Amino acid sequence: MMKESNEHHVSVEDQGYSAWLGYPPLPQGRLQEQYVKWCGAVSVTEADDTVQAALAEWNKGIVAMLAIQVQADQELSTGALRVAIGTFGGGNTLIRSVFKEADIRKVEREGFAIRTSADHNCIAVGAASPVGVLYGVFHLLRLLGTLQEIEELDVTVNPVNGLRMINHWDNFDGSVERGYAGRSFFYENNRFTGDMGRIRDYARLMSSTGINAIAINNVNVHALETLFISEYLPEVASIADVFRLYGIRLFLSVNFAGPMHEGEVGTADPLDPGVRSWWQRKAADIYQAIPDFGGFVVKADSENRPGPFTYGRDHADGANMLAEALEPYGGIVIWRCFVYNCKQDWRDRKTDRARAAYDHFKPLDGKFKDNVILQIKNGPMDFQVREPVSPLFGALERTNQVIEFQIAQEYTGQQRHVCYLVPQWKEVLEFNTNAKGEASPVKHIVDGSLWGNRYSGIAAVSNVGNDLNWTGHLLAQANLYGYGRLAWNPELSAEEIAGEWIALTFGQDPTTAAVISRILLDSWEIYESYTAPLGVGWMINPEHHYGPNVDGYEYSQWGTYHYADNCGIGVDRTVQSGTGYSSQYIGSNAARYDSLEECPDELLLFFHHVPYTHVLHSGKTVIQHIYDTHFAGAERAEELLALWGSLQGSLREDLYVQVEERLQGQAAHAKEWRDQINTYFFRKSGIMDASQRTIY
Ligand code: GCV
Repeated sequence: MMKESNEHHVSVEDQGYSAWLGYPPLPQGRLQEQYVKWCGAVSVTEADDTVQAALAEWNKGIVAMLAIQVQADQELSTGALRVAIGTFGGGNTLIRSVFKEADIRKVEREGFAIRTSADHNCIAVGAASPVGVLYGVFHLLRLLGTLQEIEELDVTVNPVNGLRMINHWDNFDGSVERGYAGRSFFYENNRFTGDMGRIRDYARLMSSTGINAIAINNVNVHALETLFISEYLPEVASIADVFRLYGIRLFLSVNFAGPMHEGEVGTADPLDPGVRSWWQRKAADIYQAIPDFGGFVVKADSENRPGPFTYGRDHADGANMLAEALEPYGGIVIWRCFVYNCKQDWRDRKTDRARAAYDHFKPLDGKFKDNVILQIKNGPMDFQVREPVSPLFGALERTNQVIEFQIAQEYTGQQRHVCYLVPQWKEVLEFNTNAKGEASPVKHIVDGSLWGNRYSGIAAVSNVGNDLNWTGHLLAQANLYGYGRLAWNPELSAEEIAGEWIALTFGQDPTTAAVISRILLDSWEIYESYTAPLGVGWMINPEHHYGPNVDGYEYSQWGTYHYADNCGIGVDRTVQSGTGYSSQYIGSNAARYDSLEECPDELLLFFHHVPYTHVLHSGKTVIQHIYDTHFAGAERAEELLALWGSLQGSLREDLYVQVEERLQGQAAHAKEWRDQINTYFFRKSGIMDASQRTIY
């Protein structure tokens, strides 16, 4: 499919396929000379497949960035400079000489150390495991791709989070639930595509950012996907074989009612001995086919999925039963906390979907087996443009947990609008839960350090499909890249991550970098400004969730999610007069959200019902804020297009054109959002815009 251009080793029809592993040629100059000096030769002694994959990546990167061929060690004179790659125990004498016992002790299983050693004429990339070697090589390539000095390197790098996971919502028929980048590259028409080239490239991309776990099928498991753990195991195993090369463990989403689907057991009751032994048999079969199988991801009792509630059991019963089956093999159960009753009637103004995860899982804290991890969405609702952090973070003291983000832009522009989500994720990770006083941010809960969990980490819903550029919108690649990097190290800033992605994707031109960085870093704020004022979400069309529709969300049969009427807007989640949701937070967080005076503007309407004339901290009334942000948001969306336009001629045409087209669509669509929202609230409130702009 890809045509190779010999000159740059970037395919001429690439369209973004190589993403951040395209290795654009580096500019001539001092650094490039430094790299040529050190990187002309490589020393590798291990035949291990993953170490060899690292070597292949190194050669590919060096050839493309520096336009030189990499010589093998044996062809060199003893004094020549080289890069040495290998595990500490792998027999490479350079690695053994450069790293002493004390250095080796600092490197964890997936970590690596890199040191430039003038004494040994080499840059040594050493690790405890082959995958650590691979991560180290990707790191060194990234240093070159972002023009860093390499003459005095001395770093030890370990991932901060244990589990760094991607969840696919791919269906066996080839569709992708909430997919905005084409169809699945794993399946089509209830068959495995067998497109191992693409799957391998995907694994390379993911591994280069540090991802180490991928669940390959939708959490909504349909009839045929239920058979992934039986009939289709050989095909699943062949994907696991590719992932393994890149340090990625394969997970499957399973159907809680699996035993009934296969007709062997008449119930899915987790306490039924027949059910327990059914899952144990399945686990044995799976590990026979995939010895390093990661485990199960489970969505139960949510949005019509089966679960333990049917049998009067709780979610600990359900999760523990599966965990017991996987335990002998080291497998884990990732049990989602996205459990709520989508048919609930909330007209009493006390019933509140936002409460659901906490209400279900807080009482179960400490009741889960050691190899169960609860997967908690970042907010209490569902990946809205703006939500508070889920109060379950901080509430579960004796339970393994991972946070779940959504890279797929279901509610954030569906990869037709640019919306760089790393700043949003950073905000969530930095949020102080107060669980153990001042220093209890979410990031220390999910990295396991606050409570000393056995398992912890970060998961996110994938945004890829079989579009040539993987993510539909080229700029949405920054979210995929950024997610992996942030999961590896949450201390990286959104700016740093954007800078890396831009350099690795487009090359090192500073003007280009400044423009794209600005587009990315402003984009969440811009998207929020024309779609989701002051914490109101869900103003989208039913089912597909794209485009403005103020009362549209499909579960709005009992009213709207914003409670707007002619007097006011917002959801009263206070303790005294509302749903009491604010009390699920700890200490000052609960007090701040509960207080009309102290609640931050951006979440005001999530926590309070107020008149349109309520004055915000910004000094504006709520209604004027709505008008102003929607006018400004649409204008700023138009400006994004102009900014991108300034890059015409300096970017590869195949990349330039596709983003331009998306930004044109965004600018037009932002106007539609502006007009629908402003008109709706003008008609509801009857209050004129202070600036007397036209509202249709
Ligand atoms: C996979 C939201 C989405 C659903 C998704 C669900 C979930 O409700 O709209 O498509 O289902 O979240 O996270 O399970």
